Amino acid sequence: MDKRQRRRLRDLLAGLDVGERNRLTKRAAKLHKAALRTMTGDARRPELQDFLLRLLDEQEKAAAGFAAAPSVAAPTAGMDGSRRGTVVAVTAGACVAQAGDDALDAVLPADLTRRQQSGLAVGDEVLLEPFGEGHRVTAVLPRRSLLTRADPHDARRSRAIAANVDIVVVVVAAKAPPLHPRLIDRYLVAVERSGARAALVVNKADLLDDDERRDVLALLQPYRGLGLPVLLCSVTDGEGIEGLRDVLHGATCVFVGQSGVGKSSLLNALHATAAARTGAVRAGDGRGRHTTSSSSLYELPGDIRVIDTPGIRRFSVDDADAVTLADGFTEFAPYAARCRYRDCAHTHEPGCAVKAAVDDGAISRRRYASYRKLVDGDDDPQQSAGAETTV
Ligand SMILES: Nc1nc2c(ncn2[C@@H]2O[C@H](COP(=O)(O)OP(=O)(O)OP(=O)(O)O)[C@@H](O)[C@H]2O)c(=O)[nH]1
Ligand SMILES: [Mg+2]
Ligand SMILES: [Zn+2]
Repeated sequence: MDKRQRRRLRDLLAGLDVGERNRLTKRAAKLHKAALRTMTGDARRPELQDFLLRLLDEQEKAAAGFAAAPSVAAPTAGMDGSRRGTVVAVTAGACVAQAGDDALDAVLPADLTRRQQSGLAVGDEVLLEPFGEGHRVTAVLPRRSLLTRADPHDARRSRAIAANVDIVVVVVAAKAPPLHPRLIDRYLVAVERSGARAALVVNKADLLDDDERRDVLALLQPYRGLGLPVLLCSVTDGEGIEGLRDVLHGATCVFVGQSGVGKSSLLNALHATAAARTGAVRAGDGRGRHTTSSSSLYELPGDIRVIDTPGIRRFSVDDADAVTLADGFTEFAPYAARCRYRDCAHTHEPGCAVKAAVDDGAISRRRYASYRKLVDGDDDPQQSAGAETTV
């Protein structure tokens, strides 16, 4: 960041009240961390200030009547034939980018191909230049959000799931495959640090009898308390689909969750023309068949953009130290501020206000247990969910 940008940042920050400044700083810190996590090689490491200035710029533009950050780029063709586009699909060493009405096939430069699982995701905004018969990606533009997970082969590395989404829709099935609240908790940790908002969809509500429905609603109670949209849906009988459409209106979102929970079916239910492939859950083990094999971005009527992703067999959060994990349990925050130690991990420390809130019933005991499992590193989903439903 140069001198002029620093001065501008200082001026813009000076115009905010303390609450607003803290809120922005927190968002910028999340984006900064996400960017650092997925960086490799020796590209310039961005500073927190870069993200702060970007958020402030977006705010200013929004206030001036522009779209805050158009997720589908305007068809800006430069004099030299260069374009800007939104990545709608990624394959090995290449991607498809939507630039206005054109879906452009583009190859990736060698350095990006080498680290493409962390360096490029559907939803990314890219710059393209003509190359051979098609195009080549020349730059991946700064992101306003990035959802990541731990690389299943190397937990110290991150993989990018989707970029620039406003809402991460965590999709689980009420039944078949069975509902695992701890999986929801792991997803919510990842959403919290992504810079996007969360919504929770419990699909296949049609499979529940009255008693089971009551149990599921009780299980969902702590999530309603977190202030995120929680929807009971059924593609089969249409329950909750209109509510989902309302939540997603005007947003770019990504559907994540185990194979077979109905992500592609929900997408199709939102609009029949989306026509994503769906597949039956195997009768024997209740597991999905991994019908969707790669992520794609769909434009739906009603100003909704959805990234459909393949079901993930094992979803693990990356960068799992206690302090960042606790951030993912947003109901802890008001109590955490009152813990005796500032860096309290809410595990064995004396004077822990979070543990006291659990004992008082103000924080869900089940959610706290889920946090402890994550912190203690014994949240191996293969054990916790049973070998048949590894997630
Ligand atoms: N009973 C019932 N079945 C559903 C519902 N939604 C989806 N299904 C069925 O569940 C199966 C899996 O649905 P998909 O939409 O392919 O699931 P997915 O989450 O996209 O799975 P992957 O692409 O493998 O990640 C299909 O047989 C669907 O017909 C629902 O609301 N109720
Ligand atoms: Mg699918
Ligand atoms: Zn504490």
